[in-house]
Amino acid sequence: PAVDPVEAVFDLDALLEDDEREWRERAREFAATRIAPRIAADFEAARFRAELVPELGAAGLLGVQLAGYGGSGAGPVAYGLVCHELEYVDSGWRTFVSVQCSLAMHAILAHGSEAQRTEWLPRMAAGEAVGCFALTEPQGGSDPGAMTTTARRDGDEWVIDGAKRWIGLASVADVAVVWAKDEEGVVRGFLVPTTTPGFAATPIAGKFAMRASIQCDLALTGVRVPTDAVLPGASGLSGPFSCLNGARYGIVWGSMGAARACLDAAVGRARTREVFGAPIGARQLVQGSLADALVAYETGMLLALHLGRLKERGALTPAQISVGKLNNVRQALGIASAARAILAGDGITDEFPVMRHLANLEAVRTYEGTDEIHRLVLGRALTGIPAFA
Ligand code: TGC
Repeated sequence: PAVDPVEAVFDLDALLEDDEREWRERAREFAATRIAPRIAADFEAARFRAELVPELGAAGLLGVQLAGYGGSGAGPVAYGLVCHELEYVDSGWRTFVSVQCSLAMHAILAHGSEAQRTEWLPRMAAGEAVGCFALTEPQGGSDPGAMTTTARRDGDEWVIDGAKRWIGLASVADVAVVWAKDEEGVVRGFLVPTTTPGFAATPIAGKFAMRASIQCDLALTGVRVPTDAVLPGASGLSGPFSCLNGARYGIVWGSMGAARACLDAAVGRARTREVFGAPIGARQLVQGSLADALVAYETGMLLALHLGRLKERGALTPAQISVGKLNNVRQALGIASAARAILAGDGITDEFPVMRHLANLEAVRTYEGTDEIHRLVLGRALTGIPAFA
């Protein structure tokens, strides 16, 4: 970037370990050389470059938090920095890592059998297999407990029927973690190879956001899997929710990456664009707007780091993650909007990444728990009274 506010103004690096900075640099290099040069064209053409997935794996970026099974176990702050650098370029690629690592791989690691882990995790960490996470249904995503997808036993098989929506990567995935209610109404997770008859994934067209990634409708019609396809360690909603925690944590860092890209673009423009005979960055209103954006960015990064250090100690709670997801996506949207205004008309073109980030962040605001859901999680934490219904 032309200007890096982190390094120029606020020394967050001083709070990072050497290996964390190395992971950050590795992800930054990958994003800058392999994703950034074509991201505007990919977004325009609504193209997900699946050929980059094995490259991400070879760079170690899909096994950052995975201890064993081909991962490096580098820890939550390193993982957050990887999310941050990928989302600096585009939220679609951070979303890919969230779905692959925090959702699909974490579901198998945390809830799978040893046989399921050894079958899938090394290949997923290498980028040789892609996973997806099928929780949300067409009638809405905020209340997974109301899911209507069912799994019933038939001899030595499970038979899954239902529909899912907004499922990232499903049309390119090798395996789906499908959440369904068994005959007792208990939510269970199933590993479904996507070649299984009755499994059909259709990419959702007409999106104005996340165009460089894929989200799908899923039809599950009499999908038969063996009894050992069930994730033995997941029973009830805490199974999928424990995976959402990790994905939401990645968003806390990632959304600030998108914000930093917008801030960089606005600062660069403020220094060079002349109006009324001087750079617009010489105007007090523009400086005030940039300063507000910087404060929002730096506080968002400190919040992300604080949550990361709590996660390292196993002390991070869902309510704390809600604070981070709610605040950082909200602040990133504000920063992107302010940057767009500073760039004036050019801010809506693909000469700058800002409008793309703004559109993507609107999607990020809604997935993995909407603003409203996270406010209600916090309202419950404060009052002890759930107000969801
Ligand atoms: P509630 O009664 O609160 O809890 C039910 C059970 O779940 C446990 N639990 C959690 N466990 C771990 N982490 C969390 N964050 C948890 N939250 C709840 C809870 O302890 C309880 O366990 P147990 O053992 O007592 O049964 O459940 P609720 O239904 O009342 O929860 C309310 C609410 C609104 C918080 C929850 O439903 C919620 O978080 N809703 C939002 C769901 C969401 O984020 N959906 C979007 C998913 S994104 C997606 O699917 C796409 S993935 C990205 C892609 O594919 O591109």
